[in-house]
Amino acid sequence: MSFFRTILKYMECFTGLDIVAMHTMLINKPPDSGKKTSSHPLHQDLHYFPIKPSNNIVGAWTAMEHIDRNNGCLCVLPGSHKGDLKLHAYPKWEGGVNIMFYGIQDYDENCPRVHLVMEKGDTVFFHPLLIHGSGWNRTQGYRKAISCHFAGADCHYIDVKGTSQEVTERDISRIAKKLYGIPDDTSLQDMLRFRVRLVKGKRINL
Ligand SMILES: O=C(O)CCC(=O)C(=O)O
Repeated sequence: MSFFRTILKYMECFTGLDIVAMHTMLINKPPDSGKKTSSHPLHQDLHYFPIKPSNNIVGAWTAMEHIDRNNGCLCVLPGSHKGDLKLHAYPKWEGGVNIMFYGIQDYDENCPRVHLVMEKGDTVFFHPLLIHGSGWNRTQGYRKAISCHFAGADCHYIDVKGTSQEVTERDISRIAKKLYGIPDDTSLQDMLRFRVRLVKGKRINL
């Protein structure tokens, strides 16, 4: 079975048979400058998606090479997906904060962390409320991974105005205006609707 079909087989367990892809990335984590520029603060991916229900959304993150704490592996807080969507803000790091890399301010410091050491081709699937991030890249090379977020096509959009996700809408629309000339009052759901692609079955609500 091809790699993609194998991923889809697992996806269906979370999304159901009608599946859309919402967001894909090739993550090319650069060597750190010494100011945490390569760190990804602890966050929940749902913060970026104006969609419900969260149980029908799943992220797939695939290592493109050996990844461990030295080049900045993923770090997860097991069980944290059972909580709510938390408030996100830019971390108070001097000089190393990347645009759109929000972090959770009030997670439980005593919650055990698991660092995911992965080999090339290993894939981890995670719930959009799972608290996770990644550490510094202490090597001289770029650390590579690919990720895609999938959702059940019968999920629905929500309006993020007045919610903790409003800040995401503001930042993404600012970037979309700069890069593509899209009006800066475009809603987060319209920006996502434009990027969503049908993977399998029928495109229902999304
Ligand atoms: O690849 C990384 O370093 C972190 C990626 C991540 O946490 C995310 O995309 O949500």
